[in-house]
Amino acid sequence: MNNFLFISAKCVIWALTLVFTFWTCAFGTVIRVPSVCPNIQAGIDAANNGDTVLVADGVYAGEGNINLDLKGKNIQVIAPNGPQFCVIDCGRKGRGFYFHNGEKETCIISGFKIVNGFVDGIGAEGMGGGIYCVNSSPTIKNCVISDNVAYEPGGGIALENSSAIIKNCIIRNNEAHRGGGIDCYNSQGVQVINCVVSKNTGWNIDGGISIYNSFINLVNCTVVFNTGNFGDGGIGGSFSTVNIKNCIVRYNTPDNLAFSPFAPVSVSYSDIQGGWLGMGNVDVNPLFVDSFNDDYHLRHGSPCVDAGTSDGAPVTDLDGNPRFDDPETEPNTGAGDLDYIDMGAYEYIPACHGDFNKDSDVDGTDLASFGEKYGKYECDSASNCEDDLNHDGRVDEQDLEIFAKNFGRSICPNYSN
Ligand SMILES: [Ca+2]
Ligand SMILES: [Ca+2]
Ligand SMILES: [Ca+2]
Ligand SMILES: [Ca+2]
Repeated sequence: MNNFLFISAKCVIWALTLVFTFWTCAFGTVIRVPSVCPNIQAGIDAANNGDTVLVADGVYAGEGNINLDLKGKNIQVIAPNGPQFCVIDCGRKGRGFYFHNGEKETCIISGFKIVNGFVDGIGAEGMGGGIYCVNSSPTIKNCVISDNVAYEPGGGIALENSSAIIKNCIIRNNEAHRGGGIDCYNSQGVQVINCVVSKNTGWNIDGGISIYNSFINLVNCTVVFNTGNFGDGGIGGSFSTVNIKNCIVRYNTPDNLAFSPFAPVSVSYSDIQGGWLGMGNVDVNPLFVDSFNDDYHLRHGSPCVDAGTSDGAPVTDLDGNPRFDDPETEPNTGAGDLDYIDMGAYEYIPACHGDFNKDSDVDGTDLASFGEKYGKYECDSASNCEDDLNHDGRVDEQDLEIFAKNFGRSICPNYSN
């Protein structure tokens, strides 16, 4: 028996065992791919409601790893280390996931990078280059969906008669006839939260997000550098109710927001290029760290910092960091119980001063190191001046003051700002 058959047999036995033990075993069995089931579809097929399919790091391609069908199951399919480490490469032979059996929000996929999807059929066959949800409303989170193509709508994700939740996702460089990033069609109650939708193209219209006869909430999203060849570069909608909150919508071509008839639109606490009427809206350069290289974190001094509303906002950002009150942005221009939520998908967290051992906190260990240097030496070169926090050549009470302000911080960003 070759390895593949052996593993497949194990997977079948695993599935049978689950059937036999269904009545006695608690929900929450973990099914591992590829160590127990050889591919992701086999893992899904072996799972029962309440189970988790845990997908190890790696690149998954070919039969059994594309056109994945959740079959209406209430399960989670999770790559625990995230999209940097777990890739579904569709190899231009189909899409990543196809939800079409009434999946609900408790059906979750998380942690995948889905690339090179390609669907060129007519109608449904050509929708959703990365993911297609029809008559189903799963939760899609912590995913990167990039470089997928659909000849019909929805280059990254197509939603049809769906109220999917799309959270903490990056949807980038996808292309479609309409809705290069996301296409919402006849879909009521779609939630798009903490997402970056960037550099997608609609060959016809709606480069970033297309909304037709739908109801959608967009909260803390960054929708930038999308192109609609014949109009509606960023977000385009008609016959729809659209709520946009704490979002940054800029640098889309030829326009940023375009809503034609019967589209009740509410835009608030958002940075919209060209401006938009609504509470808390601004039209300002958001000072991205490096948009050329797709880094849409905010830089020090960004006017989008502490300028959103906490009303209905997610408590963490796309990186999973908590929302943070930047001490140097004062007064906060945001609203709600916490008036310091940032606009966009990423919360600005200033660099920590005093994390000498670079372990992303400022604690007793750093204090001990600071204490050793305190008052003891004059700095004669940048290399030995780490403890000289204000760079004036001495480690003294002024540095202690800065250190004290940072002491106790448990989150220090790992990106440059
Ligand atoms: Ca903030
Ligand atoms: Ca502040
Ligand atoms: Ca530290
Ligand atoms: Ca100093």
